[in-house]
Amino acid sequence: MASYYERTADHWRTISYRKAISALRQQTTHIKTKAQALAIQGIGERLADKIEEIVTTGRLQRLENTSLTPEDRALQLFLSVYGVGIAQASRWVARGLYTLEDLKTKADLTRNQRIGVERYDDFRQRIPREEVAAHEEIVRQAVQEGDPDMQTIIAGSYRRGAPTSGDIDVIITKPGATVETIRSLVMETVVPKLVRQGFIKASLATSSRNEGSKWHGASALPDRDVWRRIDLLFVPGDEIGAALLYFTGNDIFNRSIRLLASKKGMCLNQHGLYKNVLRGAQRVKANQGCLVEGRDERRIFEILGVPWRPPEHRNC
Ligand code: DCP
Ligand code: CA
Repeated sequence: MASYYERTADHWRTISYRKAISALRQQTTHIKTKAQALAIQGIGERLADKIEEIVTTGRLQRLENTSLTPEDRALQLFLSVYGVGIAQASRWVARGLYTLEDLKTKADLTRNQRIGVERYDDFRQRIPREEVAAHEEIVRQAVQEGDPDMQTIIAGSYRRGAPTSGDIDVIITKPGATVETIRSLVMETVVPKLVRQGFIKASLATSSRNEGSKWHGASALPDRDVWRRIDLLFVPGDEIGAALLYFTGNDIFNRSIRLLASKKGMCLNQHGLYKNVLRGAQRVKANQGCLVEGRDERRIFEILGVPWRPPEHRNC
């Protein structure tokens, strides 16, 4: 249900399901009844009903209903294509398109969507940990040939210790470097070199030449035909602590720590932790505040008064 709601961009339901899954995982006894489920914090009446239904019938009617009609199934298929959102997917279904073959032959695909369709099976596969590390190694070599002091760090689920990842998130950083320095090295030297080398197969969401702090694309190891989704994230040295925190996630953990910061009158984002943030109606920020810490991930926890949580303990 969580991934169904995620695909349909229903953020609140996605979050409640993910929180419930995480709360269930932490239980030390089997939860077999609605009453037992209700006693868990984060699980309400309707989720408890569903838990009991799964326990007693081994199925969930609501989930089966989500893919009942051919239209529902087509919508879900299209939503799992890279670069396709709910609006576009719905328009295709309304036009009577149902399969990836239909998209290839009858839809007016953007360049990125075409890659998403053609490499559909590749992008759906989880990436084993060792392969994530092998991609980073190739990026690191190309980066350090351009600047020996530049560093690469794998963030995302890999840093949280996951055995497999959905994509590869590589932070590129250097003490004292600005985002412009890193961007020009990556865009002018590293990416072109890796394209020539045959490692980078496609550039996807590239931000315009002089803006942006990331590059999205696809890469493949020399002896493999499987394309992987890879993100290169340009992080100035002064922001590495906040960026590590942000890009390590997971997204639910990020939400809670950002909320905590905001309750303490501070603001946490991928660039830093700020204090003296003025908020008006609906807690809307009136100013940026002043930077308290950006460089040191542990210091950010300390200042927020949160005990350090190693990345492996941030799978919420
Ligand atoms: N992130 C976030 N909010 C989002 C998207 C991302 O806070 N809406 C942060 C937390 C994520 C990190 O960026 O952990 C990387 O995003 P990914 O989508 O790559 O997620 P993961 O690396 O955690 O998982 P996966 O293995 O599916 O790639
Ligand atoms: Ca990732």
